Amino acid sequence: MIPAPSVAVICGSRSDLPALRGCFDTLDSYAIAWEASVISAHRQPEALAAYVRDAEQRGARIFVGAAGMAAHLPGVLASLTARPVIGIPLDAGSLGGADALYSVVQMPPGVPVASVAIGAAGAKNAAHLAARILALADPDLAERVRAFRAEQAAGAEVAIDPRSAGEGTE
Ligand code: AIR
Repeated sequence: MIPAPSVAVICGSRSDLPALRGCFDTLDSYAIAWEASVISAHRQPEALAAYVRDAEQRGARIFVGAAGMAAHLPGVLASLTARPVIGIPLDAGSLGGADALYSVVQMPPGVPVASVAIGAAGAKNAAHLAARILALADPDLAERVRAFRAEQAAGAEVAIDPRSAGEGTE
């Protein structure tokens, strides 16, 4: 049995993979081990159930589901596992991702999915959120989360042009 990484990312189609680049890169930046699979909740429901069972047995701790259109994948993941599920709604149809967002975020009580934003920003935040959850039990990772936040704050500070600081105050 090959041990599972901490984070199992599943998306509904190969066409979703480019939108997930930021998720994979951010997980890498935290040195979090991950694996990615393409399994559609609608087209391959049995394969999805089998994968979740197997990934759980191998030790996956967080599931990330990403899909566009009627994005039921994260919800189905949450129905199959008691481990945390993060859902990334993707913009894959004529509704700009609002279709996927509603599908991911409007879960019935008792079957939670933590939805992030639509598309690339959400993909990055899924990784940041996974890092924060895993950091609860991993002091070294908690330090990397702290370092990222400090770096982000410092970057935001230098981006402020002091000449524009007073603008809009009168
Ligand atoms: N999808 C696939 N099965 C169920 C859903 N909701 C989504 C994919 C992709 C979109 O449908 O996640 O965002 C279009 O998939 P495809 O394979 O036709 O490109």
